[in-house]
Amino acid sequence: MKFAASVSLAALALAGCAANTSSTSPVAEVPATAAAAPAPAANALPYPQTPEGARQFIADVEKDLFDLNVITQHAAWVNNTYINEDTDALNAYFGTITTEKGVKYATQAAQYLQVQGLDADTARKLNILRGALVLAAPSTPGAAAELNDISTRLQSTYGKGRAMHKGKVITGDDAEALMGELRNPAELKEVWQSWHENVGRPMRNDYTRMVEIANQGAKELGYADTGAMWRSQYDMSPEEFSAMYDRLWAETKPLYNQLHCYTRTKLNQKYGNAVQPATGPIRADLLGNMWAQEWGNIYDVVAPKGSGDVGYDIGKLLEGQKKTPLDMFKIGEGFYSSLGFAPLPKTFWERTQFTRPRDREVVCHASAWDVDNKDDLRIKMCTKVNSDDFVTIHHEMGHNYYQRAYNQQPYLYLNGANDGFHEAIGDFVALSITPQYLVQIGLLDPKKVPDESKDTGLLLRQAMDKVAFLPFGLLVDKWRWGVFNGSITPANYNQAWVDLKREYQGITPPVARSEADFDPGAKFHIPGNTPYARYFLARILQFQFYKAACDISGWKGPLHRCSFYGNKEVGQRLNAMLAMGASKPWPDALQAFTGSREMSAKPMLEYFAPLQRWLEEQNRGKQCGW
Ligand code: X8Z
Ligand code: ZN
Repeated sequence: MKFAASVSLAALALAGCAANTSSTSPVAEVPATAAAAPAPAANALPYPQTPEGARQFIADVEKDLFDLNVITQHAAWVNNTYINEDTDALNAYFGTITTEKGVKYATQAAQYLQVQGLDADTARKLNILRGALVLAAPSTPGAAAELNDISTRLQSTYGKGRAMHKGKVITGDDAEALMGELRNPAELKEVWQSWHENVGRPMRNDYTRMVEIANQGAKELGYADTGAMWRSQYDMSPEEFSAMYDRLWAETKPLYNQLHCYTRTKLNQKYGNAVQPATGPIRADLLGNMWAQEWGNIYDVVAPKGSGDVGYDIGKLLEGQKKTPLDMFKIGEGFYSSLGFAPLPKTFWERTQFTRPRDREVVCHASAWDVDNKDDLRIKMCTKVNSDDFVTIHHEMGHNYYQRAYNQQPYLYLNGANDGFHEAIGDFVALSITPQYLVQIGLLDPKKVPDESKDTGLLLRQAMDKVAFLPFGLLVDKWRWGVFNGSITPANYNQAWVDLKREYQGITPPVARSEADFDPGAKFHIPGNTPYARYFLARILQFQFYKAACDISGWKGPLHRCSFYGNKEVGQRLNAMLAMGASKPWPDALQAFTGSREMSAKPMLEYFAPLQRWLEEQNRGKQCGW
């Protein structure tokens, strides 16, 4: 299993981004599904089943896991940044130990949870420990090792993946960037198809077997399946979580539908009926992103006449000033420093992987790490000088500043309030990258700051990334939950993925698919086993955080023009929430910063309200939907 008891787990995971470990977040109650399921097999307990025995158990576990986690992260880091047979073996070796220990501790935690009179912290930590696994293995000898061999192989296969462009082999990070730049449908199709088929197809058997093992593991721990285990990590029952998830989508879907309708019209005008019909779903490779998850890269295609010329493009500004990836990282750090956060440690600059090394295989998908669970912060990226990576740097740094803010917490609380919080921090900061801010840091000429007549364009550019993402963020784990609960079987793995993309996103693949394909494997988080609901939650949460920060800073204008750059009070209030780590249920953390205890799409809808009205006007008379 991937054990994510915390930190690192978190970190790694947190990285959520970091592939081979896992993260988890706290659960406040024994999940309802777990209570209904058979009790985990008895496991000899090291201390009596008393409140004091439980406390001693937790103290030992926290010490043991802290140390194990550090060495496991060292192995994972070297594997992620230098893939070969040896580092795969090291990663699988430490992963196996972590899995075996994680299963043992989770089983024991479930037994201590039956003790009456536990103090609140011990009960919370036992619950965290019990649900800390991303992938559990059953206790059968060899199962944990097989699981870790498979998950390491899946991750490394993704890292080594290649695509084709004009008949030439290209790396995954180049393919990703090209999908944003190319406007020739035949070339787009070639890159899309080659990536999905080279990378996804070979993973199918490994993935199928991995699901079997992980589900056996989850069942042994008393969960219905691995998906139910994942959904039990949110201080509420899995059923309540699913209801909240669907409610947030219902609130935002009308806005997405308008954006889809408008974008389809523009694509139809540009490419013609043969490539993009005026009705029905949108062809997946035309949206500027390999997974059609964020569409900002085709802003030039959809920009409205007049109000659409926002006067700048961040990628071009960076290029124009010959900024390097390192410069981009320094700009990111500068934002956090302006809020009062201490500079990143010297080791960050020494150990971070800024760009793709020329002579070895790596996992390019961006991730943020805290290798020693204290201050050994690092980012692993294959940075390109473009707008996507400028935002991603702020995103990854959000993870690192969060990790450092909670590093005084006990081991089992070294994590975000929930995993959506971890994903939202850097994005929320990046919402402050307004034209005015770009002037402040010398990237934009003050004469080029777009006036209010350009607001529609600015909002549309943001919506192409933020709003377009919502159904994708939602469906990735709808697919995985279905795989784990058996409603999606290996016989329809691919069709179910294609169907979900059509149903939620209104997207269709550019070429026919079959069950020889395994398109989910072409998205990092599937072979990387990183739960994805967190990114959907983060899209919503980041606007809640942003509105709170703008309120704290006394902003009175339209929400989308606010930048809290340089505001120390925002920094202090933010730090107070971050420093809580996972020590309290997430509504407490949310309240500490925003005053609210509910996740709500209202701030996001307020931000985009002027755009939504404008889109409705543009789409008037059109048959929207697909
Ligand atoms: O995976 C990431 C980060 C690392 S946690 C780069 N993101 C999701 C993705 O790329 O699919 C950030 C946005 C969504
Ligand atoms: Zn992230």
